Amino acid sequence: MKKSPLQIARAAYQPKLPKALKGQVKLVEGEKTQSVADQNEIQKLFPNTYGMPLLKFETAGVSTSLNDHRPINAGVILSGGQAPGGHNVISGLFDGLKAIHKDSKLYGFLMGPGGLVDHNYIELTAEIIDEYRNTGGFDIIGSGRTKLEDPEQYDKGLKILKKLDIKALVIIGGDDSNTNACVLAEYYVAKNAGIQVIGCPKTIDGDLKNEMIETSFGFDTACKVYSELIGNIQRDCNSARKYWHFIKLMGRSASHIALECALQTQPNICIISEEVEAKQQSLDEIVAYIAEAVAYRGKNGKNFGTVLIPEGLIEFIPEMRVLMDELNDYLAHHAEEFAAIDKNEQRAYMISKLSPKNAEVYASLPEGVARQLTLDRDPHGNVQVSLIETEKLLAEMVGAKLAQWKKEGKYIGKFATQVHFFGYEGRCAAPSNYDADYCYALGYTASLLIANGKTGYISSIRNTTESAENWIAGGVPTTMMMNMERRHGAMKPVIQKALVRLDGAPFKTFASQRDVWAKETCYVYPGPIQYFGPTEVCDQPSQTLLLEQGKTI
Ligand code: FBP
Repeated sequence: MKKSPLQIARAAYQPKLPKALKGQVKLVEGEKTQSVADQNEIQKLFPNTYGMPLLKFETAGVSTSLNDHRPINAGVILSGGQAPGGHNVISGLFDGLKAIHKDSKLYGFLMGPGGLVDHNYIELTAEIIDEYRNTGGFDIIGSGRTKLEDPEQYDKGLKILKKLDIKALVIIGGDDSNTNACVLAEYYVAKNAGIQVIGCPKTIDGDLKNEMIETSFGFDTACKVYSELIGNIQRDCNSARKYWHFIKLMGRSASHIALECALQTQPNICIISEEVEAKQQSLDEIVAYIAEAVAYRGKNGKNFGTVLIPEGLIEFIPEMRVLMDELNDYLAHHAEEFAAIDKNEQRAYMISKLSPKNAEVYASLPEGVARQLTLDRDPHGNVQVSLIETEKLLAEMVGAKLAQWKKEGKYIGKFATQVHFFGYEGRCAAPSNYDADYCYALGYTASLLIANGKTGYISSIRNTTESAENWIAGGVPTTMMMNMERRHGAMKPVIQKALVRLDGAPFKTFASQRDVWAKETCYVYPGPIQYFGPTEVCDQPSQTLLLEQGKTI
């Protein structure tokens, strides 16, 4: 297969390994843990994997018997959306297993958790692994969104694990996949199946983090790619001075990606969903907020700017949430009746059926968005929020407000827009040095957790704003991160999702500067990720992480 010069050079990159993971390694057990909330319920649901201690690996100095020196067969699964660095988790895991014993084997289950259930797998040989070191994507074994949540699937999986003599399974996924990994770990212990299950924190969304998991892998690289693109757009818009760019950024519910990109690029406006919810802002208030910035800049001859919009915004606007709930409910019971109505009449029909307040909100929406709210539904009958073109919605509504203000003599500028949605552009980028190193260390640590007989743990690497030498490697019991939440009508144990904290340093830093960014042109142009060169250019962690750890940016 033809490779680019960068691909060839990058293949030779040796990820930095924390010194604690080099040579002979010993395991140090820390304090026993508790779940973050609902301790009694979680303990009852996880009698075998609850309350386990925190784990840390340290250099042993002398040979230690803690590592299992017999060959270990392990399996690995990539679960959910792609995130840069997945291949390095697998190569770190592979190298770790081989360091334990040269005859250890690693099997990859294909296309996500479904590969385990359907017995689709390959053995990952050194030749295969070498092809994928430091590359983006999950294509080494593929990924999928099948949920491992029922005992029939666990038993089917167990058959193939036993057949391949696999001792441990590593599940690389987000909060839901790691929750399911923990349920699986508990199930296999309760069954005395002899299979350990270890998780790894993945997602570009950055919402799987807590005291012990500093960040989910992929967030760093994805944000750097989006920030490069935003920077390029800002240079374009500052050159042509004729467009306002509305840029939606992936990230599902949480606004971490939008916030990080704002910190990196200093756009004119960035909306943070968590703030919208906290302040109970209406759609009209958000539109007016943007329009005011446009009007201010227009008055000063600056008819251009950038607006960053988090993917999940619409769900956080209280009146939109209420509208979507009523639409979901109504269409669940009248789907056929609605489908039979002429497309041109559907909007008026819906307005006639909704309660007065919701009808008013629905009628105020641009045609395209109103249609999306009634058409695209997921298998549970809910609106697929990620498909709603919020960037167009806001661009159109700001345009309408400015036109109104123009009539009233309150606005004198020109308003032309371009819309963008960045998500897939960043999910498979070649991992930054941070993600390449972080992921390799996560995978290597997973091999040590396996060798030490652990199950129900997530591989953890901390202290990552320091040099990689000093990173702390260990394991965190997954139950420690859990609480009970309502999911599909029933209370379930789940890993708590981390949304943007309005009292956290990243948001406060942004909030303290945004008024100036809105009026002036303070753009920063981060440029593309650099893989070779000075450490201050190549090895910087995300601004979010630096600020969270009390560092300056
Ligand atoms: P994960 O939570 O599985 O890592 O997925 C992240 C994500 O990229 C979200 O930001 C986005 O909303 C979603 O996946 C898109 O999903 P799909 O790949 O199925 O289109």
